[in-house]
Amino acid sequence: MQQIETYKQEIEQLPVTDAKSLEDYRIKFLGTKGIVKALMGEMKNVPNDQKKVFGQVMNEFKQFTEAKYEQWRENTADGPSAAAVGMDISLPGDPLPLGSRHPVSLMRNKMIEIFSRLGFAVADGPEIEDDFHNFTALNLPEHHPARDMQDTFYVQQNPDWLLRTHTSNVQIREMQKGKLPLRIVMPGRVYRNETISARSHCFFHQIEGLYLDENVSFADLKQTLYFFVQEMYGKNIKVRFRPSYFPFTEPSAEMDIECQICHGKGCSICKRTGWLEILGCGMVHPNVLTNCGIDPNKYTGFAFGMGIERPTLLKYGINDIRLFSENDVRFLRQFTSAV
Ligand code: 2NL
Repeated sequence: MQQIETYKQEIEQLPVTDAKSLEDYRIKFLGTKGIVKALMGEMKNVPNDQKKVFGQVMNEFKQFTEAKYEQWRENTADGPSAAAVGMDISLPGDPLPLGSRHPVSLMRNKMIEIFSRLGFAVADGPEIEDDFHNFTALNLPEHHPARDMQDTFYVQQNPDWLLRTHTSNVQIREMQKGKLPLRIVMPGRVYRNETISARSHCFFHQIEGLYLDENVSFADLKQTLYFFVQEMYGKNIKVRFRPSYFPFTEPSAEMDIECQICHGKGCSICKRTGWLEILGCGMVHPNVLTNCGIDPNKYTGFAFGMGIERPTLLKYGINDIRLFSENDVRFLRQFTSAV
């Protein structure tokens, strides 16, 4: 038993760091002519009244040596050689099937990439939001129709919680942090309680943008968005701005591009107008700035928002928005090499 104690101390001090020293250890202690086997053989020489105690110590020592072996085997990078386990490492490997990017992700990444070249950073925030960050802070009056149960999914446990209906909650949270200027885009999933059809779904994706600093003007808004559509659809793209209304911007506008299908002649896609609406935008309403603790006399900014699904449908000639969320690999596989 004294001897076993000495072996344990010896093992604790062993420098087992590679396959060679591990194998030496195995042969010395756990091999057929090893120390553990030899000690087991001593059992017959132990007096009967001490057999029980010796057996226990012996068992514990055996487990100790085996556990050490396992521990070292996991830690030594070079385990048994490939040849030793009958493996031919010159054979080609099994091919790893490459997945594909989702078409909505491809479109989102392209949009982010264009705005990043103008110095916009990406910001993110929660999809489950409270009334303040989704509505109140955005200058949406208490009884605005967009707040109705019809359009918004509420969370049953708490009447103050809902699924965000736009990504503007992220802008609000960024503005509340109080670090200005801000030049950010917010891509993300949003939810609206709408009837699901080929054209619309109860969840979809948006990208919104915000540029907030001293002396930001409507001219900055127009040039930023013009640059965006030129990068997205080509240098010769025709655009127009139409006056519009959003509670959170003043003045507000919608931006159209020349219909990519009929090139302005009028078709079923553009409802015979020759124009496609692609985004809404405007100068951030002073009330929104005040709600976020920002001085509207010092800072001005523009904001914009656009859906991601619609332009993706157009770009790839997809005719049903529901395909985006059905996870049918026959659909998804078609984007394997799309950029
Ligand atoms: C659309 C229109 C828009 C914004 C989103 C915004 C956010 C804050 C303040 C002011 Cl925090 N504006 N966002 C502004 C104008 C339009 O989206 O049609 N989206 C799909």
